[in-house]
Amino acid sequence: MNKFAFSVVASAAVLLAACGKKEEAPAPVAAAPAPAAAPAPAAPPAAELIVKIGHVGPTSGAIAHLGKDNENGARMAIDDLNAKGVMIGGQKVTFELLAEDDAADPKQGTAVAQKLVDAKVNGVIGHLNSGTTIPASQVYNTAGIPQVSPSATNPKYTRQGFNTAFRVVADDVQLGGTLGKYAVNEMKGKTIAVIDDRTAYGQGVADEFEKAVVAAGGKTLDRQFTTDKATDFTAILTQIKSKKPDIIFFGGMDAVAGPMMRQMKQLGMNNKFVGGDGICSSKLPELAAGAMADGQVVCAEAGGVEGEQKVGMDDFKTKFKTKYGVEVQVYAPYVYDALMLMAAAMEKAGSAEPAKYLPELAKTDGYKGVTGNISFDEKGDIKNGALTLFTYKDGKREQIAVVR
Ligand code: ABU
Repeated sequence: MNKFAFSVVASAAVLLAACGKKEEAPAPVAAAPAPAAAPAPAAPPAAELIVKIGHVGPTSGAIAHLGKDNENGARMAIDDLNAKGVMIGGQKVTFELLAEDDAADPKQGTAVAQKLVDAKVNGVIGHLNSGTTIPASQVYNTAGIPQVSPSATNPKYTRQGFNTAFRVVADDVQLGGTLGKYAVNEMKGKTIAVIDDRTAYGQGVADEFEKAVVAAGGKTLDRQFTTDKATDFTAILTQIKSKKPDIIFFGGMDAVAGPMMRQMKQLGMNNKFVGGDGICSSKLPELAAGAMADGQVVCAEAGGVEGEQKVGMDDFKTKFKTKYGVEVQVYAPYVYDALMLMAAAMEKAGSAEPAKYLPELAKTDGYKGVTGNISFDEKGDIKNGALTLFTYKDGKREQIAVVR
């Protein structure tokens, strides 16, 4: 067939298709009587839309219990959405979770972020740590993919000018600032020692705590550093012990705080121990292996509800325990809300395409979640975020107060 003949045949095929002939049953070879006024075939159901949601947290390593807690929060949201049946732009939707492990490592964080971009996810919930969330946010922003962190509290995350970055918890300015004021005004701590793990989160929250202590009239006697992988704190604790502070603040995660408290006990140190959301887990008493006295620890979760809204949070925690057989650690309910409000933005936009639903996500205003009413400010931060202060008694977290 020459080029011209091919073109004529192809044009005829296009014409037939345009006339709708392509969808008809093929004509039989022998002439057959036409069927009598068959009812018009029903329009085929619109193809089901698969919406891929990425989730990233450290599901391996020392804080795997926190990563799994977050991931389970995401699974619960996906299961609830699929059980409810969601329509987006007239199409029935099935949500799929693409769960990745970043091991709390910044390099692994950007590698899995790129993997999710390549898998063409519609949105990402995560990461858990500020140290992974911040570099990964550059990858998502370049690809135009919306990201909601349920737990990264370093302020820088939402201060890079990225229209794709959102956070459903308060940041370290609020967290460290509130804890610093509380340590001086309520715990009557006049002299304080500060330790941090040199991560984006630990160092940042410790800096904010220290500023607030000084502003409230307290004094920092010592500042020491460790890492998020350290296991021996004897040298820094011995130095701190010699200065006799009323309170020790630790900027870091529970996997380090637990062994640190064990070593404090071995050294005969019974100082009050204050930390941010990173230490404020259900697992802290187990990690401290009996070294925590009742009321010795004060920590804060970067969110919280009170009054009638507490019912929703309590229900969530009960359902979570039934489904996964473990207590919520810290942030599973925030992950759940982050994913649910992302899905709500897709429904409102009538599209799961990142560029189409991103403006709706940014407009989130008064979304009623299990963690309270969520609205985003112009940076993508939660407006009027709350903090919940906790202590531990009989090995269980006990709420002190919700503050704003
Ligand atoms: N906000 C505490 C744990 C996560 C972080 O690195 O920010």
